[in-house]
Amino acid sequence: AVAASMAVGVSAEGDLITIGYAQVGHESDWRTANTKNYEDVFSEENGYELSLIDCDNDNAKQLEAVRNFITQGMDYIVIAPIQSAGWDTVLQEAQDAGIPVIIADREIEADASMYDAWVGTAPYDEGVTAGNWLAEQLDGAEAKILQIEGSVGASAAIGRTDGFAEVMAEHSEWELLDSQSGDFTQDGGQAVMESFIKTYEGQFNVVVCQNDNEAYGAMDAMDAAGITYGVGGDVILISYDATHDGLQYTLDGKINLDVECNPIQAETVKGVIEQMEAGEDFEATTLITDEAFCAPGIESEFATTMTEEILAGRAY
Ligand code: GYE
Repeated sequence: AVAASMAVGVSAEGDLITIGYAQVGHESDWRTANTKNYEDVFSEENGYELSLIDCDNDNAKQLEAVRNFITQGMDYIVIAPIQSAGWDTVLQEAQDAGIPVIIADREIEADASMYDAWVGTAPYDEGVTAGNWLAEQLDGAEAKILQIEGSVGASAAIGRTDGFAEVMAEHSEWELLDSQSGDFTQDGGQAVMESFIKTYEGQFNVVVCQNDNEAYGAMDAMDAAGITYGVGGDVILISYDATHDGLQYTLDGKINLDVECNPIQAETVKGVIEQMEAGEDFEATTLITDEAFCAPGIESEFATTMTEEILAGRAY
């Protein structure tokens, strides 16, 4: 596809290309890594002027940030959508202003004609990977599962929930005891796990956290209650993101499985913008692929067993 609004994106010789990035917030290590990656890639040296707004996980604030980018006449707008719903009006406004929009990281419910390109990961597939790994490891044994979801209405949470549920539906020996949002934060993960422990202590053997920070909070709550987890523990702990610290815990055998989600996406977004700038055909959809990592001593068809080398290669 070629953007209809190309003229707006083309800057005069020597000018910096202005990018407005409506970032979700600073809820997780994943997010911090993603923000830093945009700052590194969309630098003045590379010919860009980046306005990154931290929307603090507030949907109204994010819509306002995008509207400000439109008013300021940014050359390009990049949105990492907090919520998947509710984008039509503001996307129409961007389109009317002739500003190309790239949706990054998460998905939205709007028709693809409402924006120019999408770059991101596949949370549904991540959820399926977590489920397949669990089925392989349990090999027919019973599972009593507690799930700590990501932020309500975020595609990263919806996809992971749905993908995992898809596998869960094939296993009558599995039961989801409860599933609550921890808002993708460590504090949220800890609070949800504390309340789960009050209700379900002694009844669960699997905890699924939809990001690493939630897992750290859940680990603190289980530590405080004397519940063991990880390799050789009472509870199998599954996490998502596979950031550096998450993989450290995986290498240490505290997290059994960490399903990767790569926050390093800015170079790919820049590639799309360069194609748009050149008036070339550009990638309307780019999927950043992920793998999964499990603790030493675990062999899996669905995950790579962690090593020191893998951890050493993980910068974020
Ligand atoms: O998993 C979580 C972050 O949208 C994929 O958002 C991203 C998610 C990531 O807060 O840690």
